[in-house]
Amino acid sequence: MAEEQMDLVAGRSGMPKVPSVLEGVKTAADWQARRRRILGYLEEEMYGRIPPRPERMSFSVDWEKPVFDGLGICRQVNMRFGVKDRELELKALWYLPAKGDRVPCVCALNFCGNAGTSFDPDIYQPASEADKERGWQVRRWSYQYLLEQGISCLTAARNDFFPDSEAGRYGSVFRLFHKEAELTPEHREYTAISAWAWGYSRLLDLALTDPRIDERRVWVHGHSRLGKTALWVGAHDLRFAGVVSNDSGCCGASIERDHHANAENLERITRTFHRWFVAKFDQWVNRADEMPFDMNWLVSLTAPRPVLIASASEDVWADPFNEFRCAKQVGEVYRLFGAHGLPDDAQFPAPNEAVIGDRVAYELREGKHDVTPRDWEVLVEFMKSLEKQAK
Ligand code: GTR
Repeated sequence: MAEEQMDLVAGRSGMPKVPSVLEGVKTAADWQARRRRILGYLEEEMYGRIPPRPERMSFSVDWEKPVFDGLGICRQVNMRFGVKDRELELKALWYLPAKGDRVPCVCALNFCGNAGTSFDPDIYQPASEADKERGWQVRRWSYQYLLEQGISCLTAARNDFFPDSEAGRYGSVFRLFHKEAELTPEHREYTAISAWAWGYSRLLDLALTDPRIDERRVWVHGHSRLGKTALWVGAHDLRFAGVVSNDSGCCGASIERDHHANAENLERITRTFHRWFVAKFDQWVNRADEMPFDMNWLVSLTAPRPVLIASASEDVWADPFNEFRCAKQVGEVYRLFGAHGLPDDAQFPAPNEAVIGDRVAYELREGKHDVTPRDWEVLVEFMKSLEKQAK
């Protein structure tokens, strides 16, 4: 089994080869121009453009208090964005370790609303979420563990940047920049993934307002559709020092060619989620083998910054093995920068094993499509290995 899988990675099994991202590129300097072209290409053909910075931004602290017996503090921040006479206002939730001067920070949008990530009754819960129990996704949010490791974590609700439905554009960040008539479901150039990407960059703007955050160590983290988004915003916003793509699957970190028969594919994803991609992208449905690119192109845009690709063993829909193939493939770009990516002889790991390479890491967690404490532990292990290398 392992051998057959390695053949797939090497493209030697008669399966279509993954298109290399390095066409015409020999040096790290060549890569910069190629990188810009790929970014523009993926904007036009797949994810759409991320809106610009807003004209106005203001952040004010609603409250701040010690948490976990003084291990850290938690603050709720009101974020306001304005363009001309239009405004968008939402809440961020920010955990900071009590000690440490220049601490790393992980920016991670959530699916469940801030109040779903913790049982704390002070956290704002919008009326639209009143039917959900506080803390209903608390298992995904290892705030205490991160604080113990000296890491800050900053979150906000993805639905505040683009409510995840076909009519979502009306309530999205795009309404700061466009008239209502341009926000209909037909306007697929304004995608949810690019709106969420914009949200991640605003969390980063907020993170950088606190001098206790080390601006060279702010990471972007996303699960599933937000894992796709984390890769996309990491490609654009070079202030992010590293990217974590957890269970991002189809159109995220999973190679589309030769995907698992039961994995999500372009036909399924574009039929269900029109709002995530520009209309042009539909052209590749049932023709993935003809695409001039594959998802290694997206992940490569993180280089030379570190990237962690995390999969879960039962998450066939996201195709763990093809996420591993992608992690291997992107090493070609890291090598231009004197890093190595995953080791050449790295094999698809057993469940609950991680392969921590040189600036590229791959994790196969045992279990389902989710974020668990184990995923956070692997991220911390990866961060520590990077710090050791830097010394
Ligand atoms: C699924 C979708 C995946 C993945 C997931 C999620 O329904 O098919 O691409 O993004 O949702 O975001 O949880």
